[in-house]
Amino acid sequence: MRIDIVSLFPEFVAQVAGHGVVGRAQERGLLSLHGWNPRDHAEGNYRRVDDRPFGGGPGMVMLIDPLRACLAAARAADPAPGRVVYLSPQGRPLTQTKVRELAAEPRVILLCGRYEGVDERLLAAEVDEEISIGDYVLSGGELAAAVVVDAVARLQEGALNDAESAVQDSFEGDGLLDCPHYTRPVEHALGRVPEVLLSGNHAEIARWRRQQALGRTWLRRPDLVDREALSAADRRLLEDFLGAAGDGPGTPT
Ligand code: 9WO
Repeated sequence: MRIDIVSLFPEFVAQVAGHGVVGRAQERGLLSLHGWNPRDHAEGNYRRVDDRPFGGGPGMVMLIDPLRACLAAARAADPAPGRVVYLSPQGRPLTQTKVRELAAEPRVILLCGRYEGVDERLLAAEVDEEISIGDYVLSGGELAAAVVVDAVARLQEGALNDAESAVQDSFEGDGLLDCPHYTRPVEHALGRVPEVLLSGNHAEIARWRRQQALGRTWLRRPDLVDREALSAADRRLLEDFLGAAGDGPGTPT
């Protein structure tokens, strides 16, 4: 898969994506990242990419033409058609379902804004989709683009080792949050590893993990659990968990 990043700081996104799973995906040829800087397509001695907003007010707005020329250059660099995604707080929320959808594309072009934003006419003409990674404001779209790159890269076939398999991830399997994890030592000043994990009884361990995943998802993110849609076995696991914890939804653990 090819990802093009249109940004005043394209190397910033590539830097974030240079490590770990994403770096490895690039080394393995599963992912290629290409940066494009609208400043390289700006005119005049000053190479302006922004101007003051009509209607007044603080901040600056990114000019149409440098962005349009930059997008055209990015598009022309490869015959594969690329969906253009703009990262902004006004976008639709990024979910693992959306990540899977993007990861299946041959090419995605990520457009990062700075300042107060991008002239709306450029967005209307060139952007296929606007995505938000959460309800907060950053100083630009770059960190959000890096989040998209990371989430999409690890779903490329062959990017993860068996041990990292995405099937086990939160959301990828069953839409539940992950169960707790423990490693050595068994006995520590901060507590002991739950006995069931030391038992060697794989059925019991799987049951306990499922129960923990159900229980903490219900407590932390009740919006992700449809209690009525749970299997009888899952409902039982959850009821036992809640009975043992004596807690209702909304209580952080
Ligand atoms: C800046 C600004 C300055 C003065 C007055 C109002 C202002 N609004 C903004 C602003 O929201 N700038 C955004 C910065 C413009 C688009 C790129 N930027 C951005 C993207 N910030 N946060 C995101 C983002 C992207 C995806 N998911 C969450 C946040």
